Amino acid sequence: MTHRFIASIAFILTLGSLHAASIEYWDWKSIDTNAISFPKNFLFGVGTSAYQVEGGNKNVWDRWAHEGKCEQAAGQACDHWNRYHEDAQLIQNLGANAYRFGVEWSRIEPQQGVFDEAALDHYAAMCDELLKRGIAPVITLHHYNDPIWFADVGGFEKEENIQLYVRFAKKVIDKLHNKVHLWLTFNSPTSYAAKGYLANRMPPGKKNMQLMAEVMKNLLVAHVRLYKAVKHDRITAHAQVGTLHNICQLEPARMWDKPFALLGDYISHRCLYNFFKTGVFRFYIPCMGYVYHKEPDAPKSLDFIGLNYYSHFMMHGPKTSTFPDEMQTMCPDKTIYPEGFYRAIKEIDAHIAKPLNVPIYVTENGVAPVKEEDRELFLRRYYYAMHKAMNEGCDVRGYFYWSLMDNYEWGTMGKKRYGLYHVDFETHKRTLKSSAQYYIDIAQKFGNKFQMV
Ligand code: IFM
Repeated sequence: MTHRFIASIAFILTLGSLHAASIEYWDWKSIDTNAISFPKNFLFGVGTSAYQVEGGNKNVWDRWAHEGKCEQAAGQACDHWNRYHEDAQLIQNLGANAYRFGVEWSRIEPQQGVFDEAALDHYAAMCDELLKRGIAPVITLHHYNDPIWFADVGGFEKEENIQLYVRFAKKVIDKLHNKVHLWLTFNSPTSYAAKGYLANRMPPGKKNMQLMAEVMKNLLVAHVRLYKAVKHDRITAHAQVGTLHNICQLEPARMWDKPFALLGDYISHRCLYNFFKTGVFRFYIPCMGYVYHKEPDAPKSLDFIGLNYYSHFMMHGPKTSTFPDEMQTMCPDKTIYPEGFYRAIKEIDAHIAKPLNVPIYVTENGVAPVKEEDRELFLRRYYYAMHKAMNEGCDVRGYFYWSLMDNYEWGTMGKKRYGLYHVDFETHKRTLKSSAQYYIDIAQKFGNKFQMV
């Protein structure tokens, strides 16, 4: 009798813990989104990445497109490589004081071990152009853009290739350390591993949980090794190095979907948090993947943490969908959900920023709206959500809207328009969108020109 009683209680408790998450929604009618303010020196930035805007890059994405794995390659993209003077002026016109952009590994190291000084000079000139306008250069060293030669030697699948990334990235930092405010080692290690090695959504298009876990581990280890190389070198030790994490909440549609949501959360978030908190990368899913690796310096390898946030998903078993009652966007997997941005800032704060005592930068947040006016509403509400988290003690030092201009959105061009500037991909003409005015108002009201110290 007692056993049965205890078993029943245990069963009820288990069922209780399997409840579908109650999603947080705010009553926007009662919220004054104008009641926000930001501290002095807050970075109001905009972001892009090399392959998405530069044009003329031949890396794994180019090959992927030419093999017919996605609709199109970036081709000339936004021709940003040739138009960066004009684009620096456009950034200044927004009132922004920071610009996050990527460097193209395949330009800097076109063949393994062969470095192109002219490409590095080009990025140095770009930084100078920004700095003279009071805009902080923030560089992403790797944003999904593996050179073909790197992929062909096994890319991040092989632990011995970590040193190839570290050599390339250190070379860039050696060249630009006096000109760059913040360095991001990778754009979202977990997204790169999951999309390239599990979901078949980007090169190399594999579906292998074990490989995905190994790639994730190798990226994180590469981050730590680069961090140490930078800090051990007296000349570059002052560089501020971090990485970024993409949070997308996985919400179970029904209580029995909760195990899938928990599994998704484990793969997408927990392994990374544990790695930085404990120095141990532990990934274990019975019969599917096992990786155990110790990197004791991991907890001391972040000067800051970046956060990318867009939206959340509903999970139906292993399948995902958006929430039908929320405001939809041009991306079938993203709705407008500012409450989730607040939750994500709190989450990164609790798991990384507070335990490791580092500040947070919102390295990406943006929308490809159905109607232009939705972009202003998006910005108002996401700014409000960030301001609320900051008021509650989260040390957020900057916000980078994605993106400066419409660009190549991994497979298509012009269908998902995230830009504050419209780009005509025939003529490359940039035109300010009316919805950018709210971004400008806030940046001009609270932003100050950046000065490199
Ligand atoms: O364009 C991408 C970016 O490269 C990475 N984060 C999400 C953006 C929008 O999909």
